[in-house]
Amino acid sequence: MDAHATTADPLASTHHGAPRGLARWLTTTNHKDIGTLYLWFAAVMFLVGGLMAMLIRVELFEPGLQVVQPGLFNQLTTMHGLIMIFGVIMPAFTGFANWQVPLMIGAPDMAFPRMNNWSFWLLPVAGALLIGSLFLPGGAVAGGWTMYPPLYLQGGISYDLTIFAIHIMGASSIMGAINIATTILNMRAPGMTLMKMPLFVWTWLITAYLLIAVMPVLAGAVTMLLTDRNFGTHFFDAAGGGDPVMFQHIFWFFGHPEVYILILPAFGIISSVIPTFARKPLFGYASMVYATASIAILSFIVWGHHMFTVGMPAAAQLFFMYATLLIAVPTGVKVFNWVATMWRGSMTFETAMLFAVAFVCLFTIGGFSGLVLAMAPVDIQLQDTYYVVAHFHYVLVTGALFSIYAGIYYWLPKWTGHMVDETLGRWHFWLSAISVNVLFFPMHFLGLAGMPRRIPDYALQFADFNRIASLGGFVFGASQILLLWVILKCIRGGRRAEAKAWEGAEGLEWTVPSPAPYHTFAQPPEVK
Ligand code: CU1
Repeated sequence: MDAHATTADPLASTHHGAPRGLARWLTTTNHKDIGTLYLWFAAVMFLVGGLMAMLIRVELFEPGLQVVQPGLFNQLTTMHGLIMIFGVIMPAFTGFANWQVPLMIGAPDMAFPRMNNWSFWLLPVAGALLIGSLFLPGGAVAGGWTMYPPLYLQGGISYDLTIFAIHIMGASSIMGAINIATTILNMRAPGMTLMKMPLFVWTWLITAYLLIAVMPVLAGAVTMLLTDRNFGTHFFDAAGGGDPVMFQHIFWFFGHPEVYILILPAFGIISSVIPTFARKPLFGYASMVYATASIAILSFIVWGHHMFTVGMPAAAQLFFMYATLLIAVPTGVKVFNWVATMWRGSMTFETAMLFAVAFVCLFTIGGFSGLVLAMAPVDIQLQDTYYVVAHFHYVLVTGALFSIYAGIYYWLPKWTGHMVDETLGRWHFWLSAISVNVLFFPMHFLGLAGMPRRIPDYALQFADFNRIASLGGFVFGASQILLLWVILKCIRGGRRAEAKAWEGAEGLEWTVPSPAPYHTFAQPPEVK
């Protein structure tokens, strides 16, 4: 084929001498390539963080120490949290943004393609530092992903390395966010007004603002830790007149908006998938946009709900409690809008839709347990118990992760040019959806019964529910191999995707003008 006749994608590197192989991936500025890199990076980190979770569940399978000693156990829980948040969920959503945002708004690429490349390639460096700290003398950070002083003021070189890794990941996130926001605000096709954008684009625009607002706050907090540890400052050191609780205030001023960074793009994906398979436009589009913005604004005034037990005045407890409960209103608007979209629609249940419906049901469980924890008197009882662990795993696994699965099954045909294997996909869905509840639901009971989190061993009374949770965990972990199989199979071949992959569907996303609907990154255009 003549390279100049390859008009399928005017931006693909089809000219002579274009980098191939590793050089192509290292130097690429193509938003689709970079989206693919982000997604594979998330997949690799998911394997690492997931294997850590499996080890944790093996250790907790029965009382009495078995496979890991307490020190290593605490390192594993810390690393599992940091890896899943900064290495899996955030990069996966950024991968979706890279692939879909330019296509959805009719832009030729991201606004800053070279910065896009740099944003991605910082991540493997940070990931290597983070995982590498496990192998340093003294092991990795064991104080939990929240890095509270005074514990964090002690510890070896791995603590400094983790701070450095967080700085790098923060820089990557800020650059990614600036890129996405600039692309959305400046590069929309004529006629693509803000209120016509697909909701996924809206949720990412708002997420980008959250990232730009709070990642520097996290960077400031860990920099103060770094100077406390190495340069004689006493920001958080009570012995020098500092205040350890101040760290918690700064950390959670970042940390609570961060949880919406981890869930708003999920709302966007679900708002793309459900209308397609209900064959109706999204119900209440404008209210979805305003609800997303309201959640983002409220997220800045609720951080104190993570700190009800530090001894804050009752008036402050009440403020943070009511502000937190208020978030249920826009979140409820969203859930009702998804249900109303499905209401009397011509629904079919392809794997993408199954994960989306499961998201609506199971994320809502996480939302409700969040309301329980928002109530200060209840939270004081449940602080640092497995109820908290149950809550945020419903939000992050059956919420954020399931939305990523829904997005993968939904957009793989667009990304690869091939339909997914629906039979395998349904096995993956049902095994995951059942086992994930066996894994996390009993943790509510453990928490209510008083089992503390972040411990390698426990009292005999907690044995039964822990064994059930571990069994669920092993099945859930093993089931994810099916997903890898589906993805590899889809990249390598399969039934060709039609111009409209999902039959009879009128999802907005598929009608947005895109010069190359099925850019097959697995088979780049031939060059003579
Ligand atoms: Cu929070």
